[in-house]
Amino acid sequence: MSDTVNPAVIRRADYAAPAFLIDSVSLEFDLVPERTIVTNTMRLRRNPDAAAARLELMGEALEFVSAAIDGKTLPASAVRAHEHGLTIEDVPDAFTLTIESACNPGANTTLSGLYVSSGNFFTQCEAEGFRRITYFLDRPDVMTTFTVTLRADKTAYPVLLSNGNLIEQGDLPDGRHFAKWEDPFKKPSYLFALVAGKLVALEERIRTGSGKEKLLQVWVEPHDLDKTRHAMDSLINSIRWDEERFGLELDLDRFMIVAVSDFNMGAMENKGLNIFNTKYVLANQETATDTDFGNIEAVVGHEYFHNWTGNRVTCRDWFQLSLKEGLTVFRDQEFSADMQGGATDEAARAVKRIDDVRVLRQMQFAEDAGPMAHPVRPESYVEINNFYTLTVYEKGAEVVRMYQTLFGRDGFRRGMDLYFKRHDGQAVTCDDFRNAMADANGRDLAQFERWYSQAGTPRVSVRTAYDAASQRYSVTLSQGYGEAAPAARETQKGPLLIPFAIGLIDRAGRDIPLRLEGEAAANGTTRVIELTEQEQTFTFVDVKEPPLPSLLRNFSAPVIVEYDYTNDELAFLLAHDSDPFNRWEAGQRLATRELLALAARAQAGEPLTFDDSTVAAFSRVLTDETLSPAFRELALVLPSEAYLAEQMAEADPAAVHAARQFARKRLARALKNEWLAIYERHATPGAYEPTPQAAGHRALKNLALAYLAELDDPADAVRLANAQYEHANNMTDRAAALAVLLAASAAAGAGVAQGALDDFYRRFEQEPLVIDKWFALQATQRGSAGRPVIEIVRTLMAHPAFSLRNPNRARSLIFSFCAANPAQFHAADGSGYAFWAEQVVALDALNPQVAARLTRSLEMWRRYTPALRERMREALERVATQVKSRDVREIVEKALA
Ligand code: B3K
Ligand code: ZN
Repeated sequence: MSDTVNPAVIRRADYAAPAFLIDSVSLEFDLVPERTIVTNTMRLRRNPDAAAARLELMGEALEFVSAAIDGKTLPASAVRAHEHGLTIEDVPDAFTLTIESACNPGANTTLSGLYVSSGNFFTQCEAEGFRRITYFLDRPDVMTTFTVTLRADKTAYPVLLSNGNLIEQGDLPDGRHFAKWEDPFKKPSYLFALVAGKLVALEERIRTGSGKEKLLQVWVEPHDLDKTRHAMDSLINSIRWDEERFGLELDLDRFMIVAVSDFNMGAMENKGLNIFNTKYVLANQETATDTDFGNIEAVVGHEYFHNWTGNRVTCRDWFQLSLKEGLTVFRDQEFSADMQGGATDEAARAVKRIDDVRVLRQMQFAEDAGPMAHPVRPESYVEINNFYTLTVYEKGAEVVRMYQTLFGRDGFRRGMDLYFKRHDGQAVTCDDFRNAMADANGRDLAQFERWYSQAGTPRVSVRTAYDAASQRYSVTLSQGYGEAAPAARETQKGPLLIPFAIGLIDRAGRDIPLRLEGEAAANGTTRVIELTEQEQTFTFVDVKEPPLPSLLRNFSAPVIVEYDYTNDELAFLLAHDSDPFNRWEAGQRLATRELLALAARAQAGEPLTFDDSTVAAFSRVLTDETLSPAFRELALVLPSEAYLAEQMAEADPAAVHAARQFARKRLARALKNEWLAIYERHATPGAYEPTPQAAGHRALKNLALAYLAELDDPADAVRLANAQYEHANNMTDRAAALAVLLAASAAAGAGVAQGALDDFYRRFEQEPLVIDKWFALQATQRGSAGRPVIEIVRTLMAHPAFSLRNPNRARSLIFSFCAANPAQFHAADGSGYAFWAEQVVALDALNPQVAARLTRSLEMWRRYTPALRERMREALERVATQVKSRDVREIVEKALA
């Protein structure tokens, strides 16, 4: 194939409109696992806005059977099938093209395109899976209307689903049947879906705002019907929320969610037929934790919200991915926050905000500092599936959030309304979204474009000065990128528009009314100042005493703030800041500082000590009954090992682990009586309730138990955990108890956890999602000198319930170990890396998308201490010689470059 048709690197700058448009497509499927025949009839015409060209249809892993133009079969000389698709040289300006092809869903282990899972058929098309189903203009700016006919054996596949409305169904000879679906909305091919198999549905009928009746269905395998209620409730809440907050109504008569256990990611927003990983659908109190319930609500919301942000208005090309993903993540974050605390309970909303920022800082900041660093709107890619990243999703959501921070909820809504008014039914760009926000709010947002085009995490350093005589307080902000990774540095062109929310606190801990120089009067106690230059000074007047600044309230921009607070100041903010996010943040800063100092001492072989005043600061939060349990739990969780390692000049996972364990033990010992009291006080006896309040009690109680397990004599923790394990009426408590027993086994011997571990397996043998937890808990355990976790993991790889082919299972064991157990994974002997290399190579042959994700566990190798670095490089080089997929190659090559 010529390089211009299939270049190795795809660049945003090379975008060209499609040479042909498709006015409609009709697909007929004869579904058979080993050989499914697809007959594809398209109405095509030349795009008047594009240069003339031959017809190039994308196709992959397809067997070409025949092609006909306007009913006339093309001779072999007129059509060329090749590994990237189908080329037809001479075509009329407008014509009907009929293509017959075959594929093998039963042998499709990539889970992209059409595949079989547990005997049922499913599809996954985003980003480029549709071309594995039929030859097509498989790009998001080609939108068309789909009519789909499914034919299959009626006994094996009683349910036949596709997008839109069911317009016809009936029986066929030989025990087969058919269903015909029509989607009234134009859509790109990546939103196509079909499902066929033995499934049952929970159904509900609701009326939307305009009074129309809608049919909602959650389809699952029959034995899972008892785990669908929460997903249905989440869907109904999502529909209501999008009407209320954004005036967006469900546009189809029927909306379906289908659960599948073999799935590469969380879920997929196919028009009217969302397909979900079972992990984000199935829940009841026996099998799912509070976190699972929350994740299901968020993902159901996310996919539903895509119906407008993604489906009605889609992306022109995959560089614009954040147009739909950043925006939709922002929408699901707001939805979850509203479900937690309503629109106004800031403390309850902050719990969600803290969770989201924690993910961003722990993972996206790291991505932005490594070889995969890219702007929210990337400039190039080798494999688009590698760019469904934290940067596109989570940083993208922060970029969208900044519009709301700048313009308020009403201004943001005006921007959204204008966006839909202008672009409904179109495939557009991030610029189009920004322009709608700018125009609806009468603002020039040209500078804001840099948030889309610059990679790396910006740093804002803060200097302050108080002048008692004039009662002025000046805050000087300067922005830059610090030592950004080379990949990020190339993209940086100039200062950003940074909305920086700030408050000032007096000696008594009260907010000071804020009046900026030049203003007639004070206005509020939190102000969003706009940093637009490299350095700017903002002066507050009428400041009667030297204040303590509360910086970047509610994390108003995705930046790193540098300001030299003293420990006492941080403790004061932790106790008094009215901004709940910053209250948490102060505790995290304090802990991070202490833990990094401890890690340095651990590296130097010096004795470890922990400041009493820090313990006292945490103790005050723990016992402050005016704070919600959920908030206290968040405040008392120390920064993760991954985050701490990332803060070191050279990451040393062993030192970080030693430091964090030391601090946990210290907090366990110093606050032992408090933990015991908390454990009793926050028990949730009686029927299980999945409410945010009850979940907060469970979280705090289980944190107390986890701290108690850190004591040199964990007897109390073991006794309480055993009792909790036995009497738990919900998975949150049962899994937490098991985790605590595993943690206690570091001090008390493996025997203390074995009984519960065996019981857990037997009890839930028939529940794959729970068995995933069983694998994950073991893979993330601390281990002991006598039994490193790698040995346990290797033993579990041979367990009859383990399978590399099921992504959830692979993630539960392999990813949990390689990405969520840093101290064990980075063992000095390199045993973790050898294991990683074996698994990357094995997965590469089965499922490149999953393999590429695992590959990323080593991409930050240059950031580690020399000995580890060297071993990681060896492992990467070994992998580089053995892997074949474009997905894995891109990651390995960028890491080694
Ligand atoms: N849009 C899908 C993700 C597709 C990933 C393809 N590798 C799910 C989501 O973000 O809602
Ligand atoms: Zn999404």
